Amino acid sequence: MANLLIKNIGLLATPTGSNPRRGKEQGEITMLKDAYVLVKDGLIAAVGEGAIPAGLSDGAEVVDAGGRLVTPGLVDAHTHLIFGGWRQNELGMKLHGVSYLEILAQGGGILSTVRSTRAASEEELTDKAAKVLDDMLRMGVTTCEAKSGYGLTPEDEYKQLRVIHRLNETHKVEVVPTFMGAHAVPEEFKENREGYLRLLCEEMIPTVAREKLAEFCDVFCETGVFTAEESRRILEAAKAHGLVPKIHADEIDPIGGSQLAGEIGAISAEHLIVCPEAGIESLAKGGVIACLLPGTSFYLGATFAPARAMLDAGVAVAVSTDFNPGSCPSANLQLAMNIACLKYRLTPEEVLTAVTLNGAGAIHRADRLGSIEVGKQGDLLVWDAPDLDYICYRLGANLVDTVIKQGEIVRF
Ligand code: IZC
Ligand code: ZN
Repeated sequence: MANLLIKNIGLLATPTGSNPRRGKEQGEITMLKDAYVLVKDGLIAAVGEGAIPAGLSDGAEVVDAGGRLVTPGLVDAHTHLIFGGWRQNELGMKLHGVSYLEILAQGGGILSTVRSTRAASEEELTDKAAKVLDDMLRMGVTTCEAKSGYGLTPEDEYKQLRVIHRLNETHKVEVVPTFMGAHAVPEEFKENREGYLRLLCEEMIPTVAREKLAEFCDVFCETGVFTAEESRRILEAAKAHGLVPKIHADEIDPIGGSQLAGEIGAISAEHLIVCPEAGIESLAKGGVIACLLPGTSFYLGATFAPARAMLDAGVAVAVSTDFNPGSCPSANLQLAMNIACLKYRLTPEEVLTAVTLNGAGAIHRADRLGSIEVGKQGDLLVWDAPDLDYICYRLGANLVDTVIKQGEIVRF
């Protein structure tokens, strides 16, 4: 692996540390002017300001940042990347006022994507997801999480997770697998919820853990989907088998998901659009990362998660896309950053931490990803931008100029 030197960096902006940054710390960003970074064997070997020490760049490939902004690569810690079909037919229903949960209750929504995903081959799902990953990488995402949850049979769930493993062998973006067999109760178990819960806890979770198909286990804790008690049972089973719990909580109705997240020691709680005060306290107490998904609030026409109250309570906030064919058909994390700034009223510094170090924290990788520091992985972005304000302000644009993954320039 060749060495890479990035020089002539007008502004290097990064959070620091090996843990997610909570509360006030989230906005504390290290800013270096006239800076350089050296990546050696895929890892960051030197970071500094001013003159580059003699000999440091010997034999290294050189990237001239042209006086512009450099940040860590972005981490999208919440996606439903692997699915068959799309759901554009639901747009008209939405415009006529049919809600997300009504569409699901009628057998559409997630259940419609389940039918398309079951019908798709592993190759088809891999090719489709790889195209999205190409776009994500162009837009600066160097690591993402991806959930199963559109199979809802053992074989179809494992198929989705195998697709993630295949992508890791072929694609530059690192994709972190989450098992989400608890995304909905499949139609064939409609009259037998207990049967599906047992299938999840007694067959799928043990197999996923034993075969190392996923690191995390997520549950959709929502009205008409899984209750808080059912979610607890599923996540306890996951924990017992060594999968780390995550939970979709308070997306539409506050039915106890955020309280459960803190009690059970989830690594992250997702959405939290209608998170109550007690939920915020529970997240803070349990050290749970609030993984907020502003594109989904926008797309559902919902309110926005109380991000400022979470920071005030000392919670660490991550921001991700929630890319999925229903409630957020956009994989543009830069757009999520723009909306997070405007609607959550996070500062550009807080937003940067949310999509780098805290995103990495939500997938248990803050020790090796999410900041520009010696020893961390050499995942970096050169932006066609002078500073953080600019990238949070230029709504919907892709301002990434050069993507560097493990010290290698990505060629598109
Ligand atoms: O396909 O609708 N919220 N799960 C929970 C989703 C959105 C994805 C979908
Ligand atoms: Zn989701």
